[in-house]
Amino acid sequence: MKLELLAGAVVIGMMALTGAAMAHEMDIDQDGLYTLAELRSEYPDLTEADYAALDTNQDEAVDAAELAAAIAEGRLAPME
Ligand SMILES: [Ca+2]
Ligand SMILES: [Ca+2]
Repeated sequence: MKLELLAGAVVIGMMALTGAAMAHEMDIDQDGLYTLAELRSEYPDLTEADYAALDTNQDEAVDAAELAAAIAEGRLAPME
């Protein structure tokens, strides 16, 4: 049981690392924030309304935490 939990945690950790690497790549100017143009490099169909919905703290930029939350909550497709 404990081993199964550990294996699950390792798999989740590896997925998170892969996602973080992809997200880093998407941040073209590497300022830690994702503009609509940067997000469209991974999500070409993203609209301005979608972008506003991702920006949950409404500071007019999507940060890594907001992006991760949207993916975790299923509001945004996982990056491939
Ligand atoms: Ca950026
Ligand atoms: Ca924000």
